[in-house]
Amino acid sequence: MAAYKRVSESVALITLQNPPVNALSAAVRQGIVDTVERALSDPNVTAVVICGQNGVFCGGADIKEFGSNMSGPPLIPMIHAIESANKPVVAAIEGSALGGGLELALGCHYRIAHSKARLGLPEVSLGLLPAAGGSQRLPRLIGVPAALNLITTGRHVTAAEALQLGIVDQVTDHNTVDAAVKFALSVAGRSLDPRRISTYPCPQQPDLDALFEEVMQKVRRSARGAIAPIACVQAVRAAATLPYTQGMAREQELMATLFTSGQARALQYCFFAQRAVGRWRMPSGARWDTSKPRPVHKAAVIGLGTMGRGITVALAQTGLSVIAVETQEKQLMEAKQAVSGMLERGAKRRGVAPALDRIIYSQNIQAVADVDLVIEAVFEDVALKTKVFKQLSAVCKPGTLLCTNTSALDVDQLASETPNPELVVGMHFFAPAHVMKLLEVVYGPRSSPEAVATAMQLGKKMGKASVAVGNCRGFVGNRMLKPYVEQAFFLLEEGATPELVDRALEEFGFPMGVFTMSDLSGLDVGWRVRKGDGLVEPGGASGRSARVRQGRRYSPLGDLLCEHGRFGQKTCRGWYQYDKPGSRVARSDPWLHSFLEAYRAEHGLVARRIDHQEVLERCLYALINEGFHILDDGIAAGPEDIDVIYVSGYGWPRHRGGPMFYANMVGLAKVLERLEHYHQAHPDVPHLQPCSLLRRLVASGSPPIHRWGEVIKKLHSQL
Ligand code: 3H9
Repeated sequence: MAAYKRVSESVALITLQNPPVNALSAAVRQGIVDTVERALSDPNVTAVVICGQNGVFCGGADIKEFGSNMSGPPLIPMIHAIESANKPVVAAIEGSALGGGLELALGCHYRIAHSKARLGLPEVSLGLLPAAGGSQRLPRLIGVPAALNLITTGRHVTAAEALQLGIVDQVTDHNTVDAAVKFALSVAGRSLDPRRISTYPCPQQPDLDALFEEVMQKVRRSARGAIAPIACVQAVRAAATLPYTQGMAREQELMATLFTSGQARALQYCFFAQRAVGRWRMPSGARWDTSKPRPVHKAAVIGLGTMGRGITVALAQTGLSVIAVETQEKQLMEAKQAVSGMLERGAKRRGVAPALDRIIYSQNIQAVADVDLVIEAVFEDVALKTKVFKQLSAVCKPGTLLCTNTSALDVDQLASETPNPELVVGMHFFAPAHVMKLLEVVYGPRSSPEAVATAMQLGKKMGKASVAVGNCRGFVGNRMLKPYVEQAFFLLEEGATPELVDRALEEFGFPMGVFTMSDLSGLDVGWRVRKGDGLVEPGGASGRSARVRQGRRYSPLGDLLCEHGRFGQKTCRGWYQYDKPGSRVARSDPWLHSFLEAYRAEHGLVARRIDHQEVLERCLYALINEGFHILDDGIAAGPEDIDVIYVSGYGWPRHRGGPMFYANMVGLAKVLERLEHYHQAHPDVPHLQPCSLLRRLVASGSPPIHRWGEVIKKLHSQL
């Protein structure tokens, strides 16, 4: 797990070998301990170089070991042994040096990095802190403000930035190991005392208290209940205020709390879930590893509204040639300007040239004749989309993949309008499409595995968390959102206020509550959908029927607000009031409270006290219950798919792992019991009726989330 070789006569080259990222498993740690000992005790060795196999230095501690009983030599003494060595140890960093990998490098006396390498301490994103001395060494090396930034955000830095910060001593464009060996020979024999970072005093920082106070406030605001970022600040504070040994003790103490926390489990689950969704499979048996994606060099976007513009930017930034089509001249000109602006701003941020010349704008759909893939992003209207699909089928070269960006329409119906339904998939982007991380790739019963593989690969290239899902109303994300929003409306009828509901959800960790969110996206969006579904009764019906539709409880509150012209932020009025259109500052609106009182009086509803617990249980368990239906229906292949969708696109707090993971943490029996309780109290709300899969899981002894698949499979094989 760590190879040992003598090179250039007197340099011991130690190579970490644990593909794919040379994580520091027990065997790797043992390998390092043994080889370092061997190098130090060999009188013919004057210097040591540590590198990683296959162009990757080290991806850090082996996260898979965290759930088990840890064995093998611990990291801290191993790194100390390297730092206190009497021969120079040089880290040759290629690929990644992350977490424990960077901590190992910080224990070395020198660090040489390849120009393409990335370095960082991303432990915070796994609910941890750099606890192999990273929180104590990095501030001593680069100063408190820069270390705080890196450790609390977990961001990766380029080799160039690492050099500027002083994390590495040299950057090379050539063979990193050769450069490190040469460097090691050049420093052999020099005193190593000035190279042992743990002996450095932390650089003096004026107004230390104010700095920590400011960072702590910032972290608390953005952490939304996550504990690791706070522990990271506390650990760096220890580095800045305590001698190294005491700082290390504090690092260990903080890590002990984090290591066994539910948040760390949730965040580590998210890490693996994000990778698991790439290994998609369809009910037909088609899978990621047996389906070959087609190459996509040239793509087209049809319709340059908000979504089409964002998709065009995302495609161009990925390096594709894009034909952007908009039939209305004025819209086309506006879109061109907006897309160029977005590309220029993005390029400036990333320090690259804007990809303006990758896009050709056209008013004519014939321009897409030779593209490999088209993403249709016209207005969400089935007749219009059908028309566009028919045109595309006639215009595009044979084999072109036709993708529809829809948030709810039936992908299979659209596919049936084309001569080659196997070439059709849905690509559900989230606004703004060049920023939001989530992409639902929607396959219909006739979509070919090749088409799904191509859309999934394109999503990955665009940097999206791409999740393959089956075709149903609302797909996964929006289908689960419906019962969540519905419960929020019912809670208002029963006595809650938008403020109370939103506060409960925001304290849970959502960036915004359901009503603030609804004001942001526009109340008219849902209104239009409900109208299309025949749920809206103009003028508001009266009597009992006002609150019943299609035999189930219905709240017309959202419709009534729209009838008052309250569409949310854009009209300055919605569930809250705003000073100007588009303002993000939601203020409580006395009109809304009087309106709710009048509404309750009109419908004979008596307001009761509703607490945060009920808000969370009603909204979240209804959403989770729909998630079980989705699993039961085979729309999502596994709970990880649902969780990645909710964490990446719906603001579900990552440190709670996603809705299905959360249900697992709360306990399936408890979720079932609360749903039964609420369904009994509200028998006219079908979404509160516990899903049979949930019952079956509880009956099977509530297996851990990674074993739910066995229960689902058993059920499907019995059908
Ligand atoms: C830590 O170090 C704690 C210490 O401070 C102190 C402890 C006392 N362990 O992402 P990819 C797997 S905490 C185990 O697709 P890429 C990954 O699951 C650690 N497995 O590749 C995947 O498996 P599969 C701090 C790991 O090229 C495969 O490797 N370190 C680990 O796109 C390929 O991964 C981090 O947080 C690991 N550490 O990206 C770094 N890392 O094929 C986490 C990866 O079965 N890692 N795997 O799905 C990364 O950010 C990326 O993997 C990396 C490569 C950038 C390295």
